[in-house]
Amino acid sequence: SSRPWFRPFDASTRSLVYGLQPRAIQGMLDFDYSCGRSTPSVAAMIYPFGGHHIQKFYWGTKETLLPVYTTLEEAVGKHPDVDVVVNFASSRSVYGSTIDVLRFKQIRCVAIIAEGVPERFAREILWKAKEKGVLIIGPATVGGVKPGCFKIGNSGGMMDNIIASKLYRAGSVGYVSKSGGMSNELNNILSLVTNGTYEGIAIGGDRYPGSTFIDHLLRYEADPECKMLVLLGEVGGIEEYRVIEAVKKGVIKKPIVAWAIGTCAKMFSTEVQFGHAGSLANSDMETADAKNRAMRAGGMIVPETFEDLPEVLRATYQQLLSTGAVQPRAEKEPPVIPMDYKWAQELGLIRKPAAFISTISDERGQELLYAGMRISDVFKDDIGVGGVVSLLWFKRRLPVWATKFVEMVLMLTADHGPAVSGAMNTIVATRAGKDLISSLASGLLTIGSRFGGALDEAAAMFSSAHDRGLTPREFVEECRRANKLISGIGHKIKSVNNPDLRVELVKEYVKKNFPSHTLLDYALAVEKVTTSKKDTLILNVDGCIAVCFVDLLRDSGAFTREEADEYIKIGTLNGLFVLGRSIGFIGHHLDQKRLKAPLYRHPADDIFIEMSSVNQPRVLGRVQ
Ligand code: Q5B
Repeated sequence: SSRPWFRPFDASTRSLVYGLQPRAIQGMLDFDYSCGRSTPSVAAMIYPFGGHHIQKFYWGTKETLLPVYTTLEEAVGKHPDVDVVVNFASSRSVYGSTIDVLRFKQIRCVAIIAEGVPERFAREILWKAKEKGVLIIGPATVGGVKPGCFKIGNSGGMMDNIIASKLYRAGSVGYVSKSGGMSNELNNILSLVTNGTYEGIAIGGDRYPGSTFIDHLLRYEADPECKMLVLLGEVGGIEEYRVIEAVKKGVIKKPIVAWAIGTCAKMFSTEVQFGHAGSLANSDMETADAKNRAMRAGGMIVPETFEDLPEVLRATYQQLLSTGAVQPRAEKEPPVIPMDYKWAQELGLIRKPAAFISTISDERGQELLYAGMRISDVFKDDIGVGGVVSLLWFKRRLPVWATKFVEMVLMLTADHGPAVSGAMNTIVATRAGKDLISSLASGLLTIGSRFGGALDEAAAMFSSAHDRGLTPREFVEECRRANKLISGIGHKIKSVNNPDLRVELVKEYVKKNFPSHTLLDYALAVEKVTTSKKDTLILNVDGCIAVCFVDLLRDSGAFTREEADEYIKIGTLNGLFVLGRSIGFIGHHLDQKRLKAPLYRHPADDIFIEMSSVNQPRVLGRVQ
């Protein structure tokens, strides 16, 4: 890298992000854009799973693509300009991935974001990185920010915060803190009382951070662009004392404002562990008060209280201005970055019409709701599958006799042997090697007006005839004159002499439990007429369920007449057969799989092939 040792980041820094962190990366790119960078600071991502691909990000008002590599080798090889890795790997995998990163000479700095990295691993990383001269920031840190140049991950907060704290351009104050949250506070204070942050690093709250206060303060001391230093220490550890030594020895000469957080610890009668793993005083000298005293005595500028910190910073900065050490610079306005849609919506700045309306279920809250009923209540009230169907199809709870009827229908229609056309198709598809969903779909797609899908039309035809006051005979005649088969009448194998027991069960249940069965009675009267012509023209299972469901819709008291008519019109009733028969089709698919049934080919002798009726193409002109 062509950068001096004390300046690991500048406006041309390029990084790799380890892990899939689209929000953090978008934050980094928005920051870059606000700084006026010509290229994004993130060159690529590394994610070992899911294969090599690309991801899309905003670059100002436009969009840009970033590659995702599965290996570090490839990423590093493809991007020789990269010298920083922002490692978002979890505490479990961060050790391995960081050691891997250290193999590449090109990488000069690694920021480790993960919390809870075992101390043994952190120390090993630290030792290996030192050996190779690689700067480690973290673990357990948000990272850091170099205004106008580069931002590590989520450092600096959201864009409105970055703009308010003027992080899009460099100030003159370099700070180091443990906490990322306090870094944001410092960015804010510095933008108000000085010309802003030059660079800010949060070293992380662990006992063994990869780099410590002194490492960064020595960099700031060496960097001519950094005019004033800030150390925000805290209770626990002794790293502040190394800075005191450097100040005492004159290694740090620039004005340094310092404060150790945690002075309130003395208000507690027992030992206090603050939020960070390392923020616990193991001896008197590790208390915040002792550190503040020692820092003051060592020649640092230490306020009386944290509340006085801004004033002390202001005074120190003013001093630098008055001596000319800091030259006032003209402010530049950052480019406007469009606000993220989600954020703008949260702030109530924009509104947008929803593309979809949904009124049956909601999974956004703590508990899944079916038509407003909590899933736990679905079980507490034991509403059964029939109750769930009534909630999700009709958006209401139906009486028990009705939900039991729904369940009865699903059970009755679940299967009718392998010979019916839908089951056949499922079986043939399974034997052709298709998966469960394809085989099921193949069977379901066979359900139609002749097979299983006659319910809706049966409901419409019977109720229309009944409502128009036609006698059963007049209805049958009307259909005959119109050359129309009556939906719900007729069966391939069932007849008066071989009755369909499913139909008998439905009739029995309905007559016993329904408040009325007007349309069923009408359909049975129609059946009398049709079976007098041909004994297979019975009220079939589709027809019987359909007319009974019309009775349910009309007379349960749960629906208005308009609602009942609408449910028939929008094709609800075939759903009952589709849902029930799916059980059987899945059964046939599994059965064939279990049997390891081979590919089915229909025997040619079962197909009458006749070609003589095919028109031969006429030969036009002369044939050579
Ligand atoms: N004729 C079901 O036909 C079937 C007539 C009719 C007036 C009618 C036929 C039909 C309406 C649709 C319907 C649901 C195709 C059936 C089901 C589920 C299943 C299946 C399973 C399961 C049967 C013979 C003579 C002809 C016709 C006349 C027939 N139907 N007249 N209205 N509806 N029904 N589908 O036996 O004078 O001799 O020329 O389309 O409700 O799918 O188990 O298999 O659970 O899986 O082949 O139960 O009825 O009778 O077509 O040879 O007709 O009767 O005009 O008169 P068939 P065809 P003609 S339940």
